[in-house]
Amino acid sequence: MKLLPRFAALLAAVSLYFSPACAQHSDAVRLNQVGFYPTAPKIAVVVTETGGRFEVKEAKSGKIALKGTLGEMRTSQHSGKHTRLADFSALRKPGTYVIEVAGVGKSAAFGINDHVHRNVAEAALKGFYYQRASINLPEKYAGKWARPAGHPDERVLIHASAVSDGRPENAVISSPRGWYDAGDYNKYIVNSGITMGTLLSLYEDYSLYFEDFNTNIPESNNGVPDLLDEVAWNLRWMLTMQDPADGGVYHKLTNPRFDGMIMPDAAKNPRYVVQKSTAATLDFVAVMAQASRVFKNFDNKFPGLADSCITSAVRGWQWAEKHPAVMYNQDAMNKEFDPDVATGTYGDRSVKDEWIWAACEMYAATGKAEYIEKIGLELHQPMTLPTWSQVKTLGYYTLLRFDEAVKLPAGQADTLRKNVLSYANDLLRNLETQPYHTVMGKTPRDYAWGSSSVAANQGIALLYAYRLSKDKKYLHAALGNLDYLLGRNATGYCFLTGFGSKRVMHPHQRISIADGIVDPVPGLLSGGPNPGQQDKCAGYPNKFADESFTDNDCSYASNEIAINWNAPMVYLVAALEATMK
Ligand code: 9MR
Repeated sequence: MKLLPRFAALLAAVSLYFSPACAQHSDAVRLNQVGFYPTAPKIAVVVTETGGRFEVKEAKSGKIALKGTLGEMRTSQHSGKHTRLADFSALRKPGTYVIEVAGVGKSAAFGINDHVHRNVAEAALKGFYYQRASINLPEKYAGKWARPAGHPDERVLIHASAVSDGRPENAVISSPRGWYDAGDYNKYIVNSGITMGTLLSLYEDYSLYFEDFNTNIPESNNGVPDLLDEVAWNLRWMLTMQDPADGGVYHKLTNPRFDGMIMPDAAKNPRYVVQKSTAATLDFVAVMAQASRVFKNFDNKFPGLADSCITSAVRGWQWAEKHPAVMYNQDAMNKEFDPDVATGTYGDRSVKDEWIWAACEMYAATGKAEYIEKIGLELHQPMTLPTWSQVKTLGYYTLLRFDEAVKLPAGQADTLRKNVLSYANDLLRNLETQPYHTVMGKTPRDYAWGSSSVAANQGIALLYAYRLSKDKKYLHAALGNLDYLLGRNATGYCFLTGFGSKRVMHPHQRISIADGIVDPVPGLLSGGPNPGQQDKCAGYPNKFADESFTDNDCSYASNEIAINWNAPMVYLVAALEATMK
């Protein structure tokens, strides 16, 4: 009995050591745990029914910088829980602060300054470096996460489903480089597609910002923006995924089964490229067309790359014309061929949206209107948010970006603009009643597998609306979704590893699980709440859509990381940094 208080004290000390900031601050005060721009809205959300007063204080001196009163009570449509807003937007002086709510407690320290998310943007892009296959990560670039190269992928086998002229079953091809998809070590063309499209669009939309953006990777200071050096790592892998015999693109490069929770260099299972699919080929076409535009300006650094990209894109397009709807159906494939493959499917039911995206990128790259004329743009339909299986909006963004140059038929450019604005207006509707004052999370549908990417992609859509209209309400809502990702949400977590006072420490990512280092690999975006809870992991607090998250490495359904989630995170935070500058 006597030991108990001591044990409790020890426990407290241990938890203080592992989460230093959490120990003194209240989990009921939810805010962007990194900080705010001087001229932007600044909102903390307090999980409370009771009204009252709050104070923002300078972190060091404790001097009061602003006093305020909590707003009206709001109620979560997901959990029925109550919240109130602490709005301290009037505080514009750069510094480091805490917010203290009477009767509730205080937050950890956060910043207010002009480039408050710069290191978040750098880390999120650097996250891709840590996902690189086939390369040694030395300490100079990787710090304590240094590790030997894994998956050289120089001897990849042709799966029985993928045989073609000159490539019989078990023939060996070389397909090195690329990024690991997620917590697993496989490389999937479909998911690389949206990831690359998002990163290349970020470059096309904000190229100036990347002139001076260093992430300390081996290629830094080579005269090419680090963003593009990183993209090139995956681009070169993607190029190897095209069958030279016919221009079709293999759906994925994969183990038959997922590797165990081991480091990349310990993984020795054979790897295969599997059957070609129309979705993979069209995503490839879109990426190659866009990359050809971007890398044309760096031909001295990447001789011939832009040409290879457009040639590959044209060949891919021709293959897709001959095979307009070859779906990837893993179960059917396994019935016909061995070995069976059990890794991620990225299977799609319709490739209409892939056709549209590829057509838009081909049109923007070549100026040949026949690409979009053949396909039809479906502009009468409301805009949809990009996901790996729904990519047409990436094409629309491209048409908008080159509006002046690409000359759409009369009325179509207007319709595109209207569709983006009407999508953004729908997002903004009822913002004033939302429990966390974010457009993210209005409906349970937002909490799909990888919900963090929904928040980030909504933010990107809002930024397009802002660029079209110059109306700050869209910019502020985009910032609100960044606030969501960095802590103003129903879980209280900051979802980007390496950041926040309530951090994700146990993502479902093989490297972070196996490396024996306490801190997870930084700059990776956790998937976020997903009431599907498909992993059946222990630790979910409840079934509420907005709280269905557990920082547990068994939780691949709520706490995995993935390149298609990191890319919109990089886009959102870098674009906001560029805009707020
Ligand atoms: O992001 C994908 C999600 O939309 C699907 O619902 C889920 C189940 O099929 O798969 C997710 O993608 C995973 C992929 O299949 C394999 N690598 C990890 C990805 C993220 O969990």
